[in-house]
Amino acid sequence: MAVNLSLYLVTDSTPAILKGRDLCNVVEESLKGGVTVVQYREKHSDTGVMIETAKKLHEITKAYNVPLIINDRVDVAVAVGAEGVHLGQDDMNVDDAKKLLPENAIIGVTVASVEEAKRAVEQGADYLGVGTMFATPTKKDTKSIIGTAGTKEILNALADLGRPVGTVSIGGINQSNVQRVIYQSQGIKKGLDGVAVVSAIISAEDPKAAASELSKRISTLPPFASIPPTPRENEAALLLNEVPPLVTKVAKDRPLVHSMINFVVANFAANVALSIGASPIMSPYGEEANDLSTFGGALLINMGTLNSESVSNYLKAILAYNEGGNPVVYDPVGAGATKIRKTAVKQLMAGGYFDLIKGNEGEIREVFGNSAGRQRGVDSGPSTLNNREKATLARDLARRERNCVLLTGDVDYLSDGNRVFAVGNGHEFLGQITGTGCSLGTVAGAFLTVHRTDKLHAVLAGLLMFEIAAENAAAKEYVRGPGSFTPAFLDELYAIRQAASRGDNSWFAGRA
Ligand code: 3NM
Ligand code: MG
Repeated sequence: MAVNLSLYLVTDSTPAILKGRDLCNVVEESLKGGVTVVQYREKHSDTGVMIETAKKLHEITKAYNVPLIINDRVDVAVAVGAEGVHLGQDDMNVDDAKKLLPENAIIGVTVASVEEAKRAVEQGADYLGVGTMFATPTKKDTKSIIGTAGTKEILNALADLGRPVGTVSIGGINQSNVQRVIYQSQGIKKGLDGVAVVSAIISAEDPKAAASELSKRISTLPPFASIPPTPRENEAALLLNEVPPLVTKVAKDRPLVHSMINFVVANFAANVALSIGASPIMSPYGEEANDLSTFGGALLINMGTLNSESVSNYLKAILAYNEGGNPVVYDPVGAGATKIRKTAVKQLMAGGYFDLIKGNEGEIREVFGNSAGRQRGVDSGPSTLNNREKATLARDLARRERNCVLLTGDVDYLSDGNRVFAVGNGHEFLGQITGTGCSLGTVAGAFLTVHRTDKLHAVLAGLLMFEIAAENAAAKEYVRGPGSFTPAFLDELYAIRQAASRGDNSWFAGRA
């Protein structure tokens, strides 16, 4: 039986979620709003009460031509003639359920891993509930939080099986993350068929409006979505040709870059932003992002001096910028250094979309999830990956997150999951003063703001302006070390901006 899984409602009658309302009313409202499947999930009632409620729900769902699925209780499904059952890993197995159910019954299975997914498909499941996507107060005993990365892995494995099976993601999905969940979970061959929610509809003040808004969002791309262009012949040369015009565009448009940056480098990053012609604002206050994001600039999250309130402030700001499709840059400073930072990385990666993640090898490895032990401090530390591995890491992370990744080092690797660029420009003094890496995040934000169609190109332009300015500064005869390099670097950023604005591209010719 073909089921439209796009907006799958799972019921919950606990007072904290249903808030004393009548379940049947809430379900009917949600059907008016566009729910396409209803699962009756009841963990506490007696069987008699369950059957009574299921019968009422079935009358309603039938009127809307929507299948009713019963969680766990095959007997209840049979008793009320529901269209199917949903089985958890600890419930009855698919083979046994088939013996009891009518032939065309829909059978769904909860899966959290590739193995469970494969087994469920082999046993003949019609669709899979894939999760838990995000930690959720609705179900605290979930087995594992798999996020968009784990979901994508499962979708890719399913595509290879050859037998079609429906998929819905479940756990912590709501209005603000539903588009991202679908966008970032997209596998190579197959995406999700839908999402399953409890609280986003059942706890909503207006379940009909909530369902209708969710269903609208499910069918549209998130505002930050972009499809990386297919590389052309001569891709590098073509992109490099268009670097100076982007430098000019930043100076002309004066993009606002809202930096939630560490206190060590805030002043320097603001001066770098001013030097390239961008307009910096430093605000660590999450709620302020609601206003600031309306200016259409970029947000930089730099967690260099994290405190107990940082993450919740970051998450508020990220959501505000994501909602408007305005660029967000993440600099996971010292990502693997402490437990607190590791947790912050997980929370931020689960909590929003980053157009660009920028970090050194250790940081990017931590974000990717294969960090080789503890990182020592916030400095880049000894390199352990070779160049090819670094390029692959940047590409794989960008592919997984559907964004851009800049892995910085002697050679910087920039990828959008499709193209990978290695940039050898720069100077060692950049590594000897604090704030350079951090201010590069601000620069990238400015370029991402003025050039939205190709994020990789935007970041590449900012990176080259930055690295070439460093080379020019270090070459000045009065620059003797990191101290005199610092003001010279600001001067050279400014000089490049001035030259580009005059249409003079000699600063760039033959340099990259
Ligand atoms: N099953 P909400 S998570 C019923 O991971 C259920 O298998 C899950 O509720 C799983 O949309 C979950 O309110 C609860 O986060 C989802
Ligand atoms: Mg169950």
